[in-house]
Amino acid sequence: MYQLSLTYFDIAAGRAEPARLAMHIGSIPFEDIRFPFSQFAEVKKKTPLNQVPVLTIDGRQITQCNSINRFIGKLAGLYPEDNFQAMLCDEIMSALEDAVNKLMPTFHLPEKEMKNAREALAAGPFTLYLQRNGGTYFADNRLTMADLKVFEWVRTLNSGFLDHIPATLVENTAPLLNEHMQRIAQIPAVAEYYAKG
Ligand SMILES: N[C@@H](CCC(=O)N[C@@H](CS)C(=O)NCC(=O)O)C(=O)O
Repeated sequence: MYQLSLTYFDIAAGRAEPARLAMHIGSIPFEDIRFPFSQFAEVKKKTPLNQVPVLTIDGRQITQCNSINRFIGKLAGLYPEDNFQAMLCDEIMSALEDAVNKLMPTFHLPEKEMKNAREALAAGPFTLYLQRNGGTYFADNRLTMADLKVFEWVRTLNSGFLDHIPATLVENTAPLLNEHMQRIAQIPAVAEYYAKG
């Protein structure tokens, strides 16, 4: 059994949330190190790439959220064993990182430019990503890390937290993804995780 800790912002969203959720679903013990945004400058100095999330495994710091997702997914039984299904799972996780990477630079823009950039994202690439749907699950005909990553992303888009990304975007552009999100939310371990707050 590995000694695990996961360091990320104290938010129920973002790049570490699928791995946190997977460890809850898989009953994998880990130290959940959360910090407020105000401490980010200090925290990131102690990470290998000045970034979070960081998974520490037996004292060794590992970066890159999708590497973390694959590793935790394997431990939790939420990553396909079949090579082709694993590739489908990876494809979705990578596509979502592309979307997140397009969103991130907009956080630093002045109000007017932010509005223009996010409206363009909502009208363009996000819709494209969101319209991709593999049916009930994204890979392996069962719950995998790809589902948890899409689930977390749709929750964030629906939350209205992102200024100029309308909270109705997913419902209007990709209702099947909203149904997918609701289905995942009803899985008992997922519902229990969010009920705890
Ligand atoms: N490729 C990395 C990206 C990690 C990343 O950029 N994380 C953000 C927070 S979600 C960060 O730490 N940014 C550094 C900064 O804003 O200074 C991954 O997949 O984990």
